[in-house]
Amino acid sequence: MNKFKYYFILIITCLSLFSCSKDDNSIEEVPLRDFGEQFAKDNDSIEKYLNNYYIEEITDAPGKLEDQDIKMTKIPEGGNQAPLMSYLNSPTFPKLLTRTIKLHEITYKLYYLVLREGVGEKPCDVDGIFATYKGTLLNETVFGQSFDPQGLWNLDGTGANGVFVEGWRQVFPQFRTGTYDESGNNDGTLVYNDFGAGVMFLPSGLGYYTGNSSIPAYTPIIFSFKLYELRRYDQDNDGIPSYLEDINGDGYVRTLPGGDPNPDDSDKDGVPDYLDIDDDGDGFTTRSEITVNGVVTPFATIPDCSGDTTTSGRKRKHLDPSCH
Ligand SMILES: [Ca+2]
Ligand SMILES: [Ca+2]
Ligand SMILES: [Ca+2]
Ligand SMILES: [Ca+2]
Repeated sequence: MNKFKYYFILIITCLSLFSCSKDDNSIEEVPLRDFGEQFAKDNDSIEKYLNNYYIEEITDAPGKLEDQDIKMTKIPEGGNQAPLMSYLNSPTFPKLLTRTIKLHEITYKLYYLVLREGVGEKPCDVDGIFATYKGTLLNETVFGQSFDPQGLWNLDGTGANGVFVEGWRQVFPQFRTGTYDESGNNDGTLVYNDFGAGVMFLPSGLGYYTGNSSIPAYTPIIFSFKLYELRRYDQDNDGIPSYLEDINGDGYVRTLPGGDPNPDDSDKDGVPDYLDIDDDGDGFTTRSEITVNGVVTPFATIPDCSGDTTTSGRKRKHLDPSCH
C-alpha cells in the first residue's frame, strides 16, 4: 500500500515541477542544459573562487549567535593570504573537503569547508535540522539568510520548510549538532556551543539548477551554515526512525535519480527501507514484526530470529525474510 503511495507522491512531484510551462503556449520551452557540461563550468567557477578568496575572519564567540561566522574575502592584487584551496584535506580545522555524488547520470564533486565538526549527533539526509545559514553567489551577492537557531528545515523536502537543495542533504550529514544550555542568556535566548559550522560550495546541479526569484539559472552558490540541533523522523511510520534504516551507516538513505542503486533497500524492490513498510519483503509489515503485546520494540532490542537481542550486527527479524 505504501509503495503505491510513494509512487503517487513521485508522480505528483513530477507534475508540479512541470506544470507551470504547460499553461503558457506563447513561451517556447527551453530544454534543460546538459548536467555534465554545466557541472564542468560550475566547478571551474568554484575552483577559481577557492583559489582567489581567503578566510579573513572566523568569529570566536562561544555561546553567541555570531560564533563561527566566517568572512571570506578576495585576495588583493599581490596579496599573500592563503587561499581557501590551501585548506584542502588539511589535518587541522578549518579543512576543505570534497564529496563525490552520483546524480543526474554524472559524478559531481562538491567542496565544503569544515570550520568545526560539532560534538553532538549527525543528521541523516531525511532528518529535520535546526540550522542557520547565509547564502551568497560567487560574486558575493547575498540571496538569502536565516539567523534563527530554532528554524527547522526538513531535509526530506516536506512541510513549509522543506529543503530542495541537494547540497544541503549531502553536506549536513557530515556535521554534528552542538550543545545548548536551557537556562539561557539573560534575554531568554538559549546558549549554544560547540555546534557544527561550515561552508558549502554548490555547483548549480546541487543547488537551484534553473534558478529562482533571487538566483539566476545555472549559477553556483555558497552557503555558510551552523547546525544546532536535529529532529529524527520515521517517514514510513514503521516504528524505526529513518536514520536507523541506514543499512550501510553512511548517513544517507535516499535514492538519487540517475545515481547508484540504493544500498539501503533491503528487499531490492526499488523502495528504500526508510519508505518501505515491509523492509524485507516477506509480506509482513515491519511494524507488525517488531510489535509485542501492542508495544513497538525499540530498535536497540529488536531480536534476530533466534530471539537474541544483544549481539551487535545480528540480523534483526524485520530484515530477515525467513522470519516474522
Ligand atoms: Ca521507518
Ligand atoms: Ca546509507
Ligand atoms: Ca524495499
Ligand atoms: Ca517484513
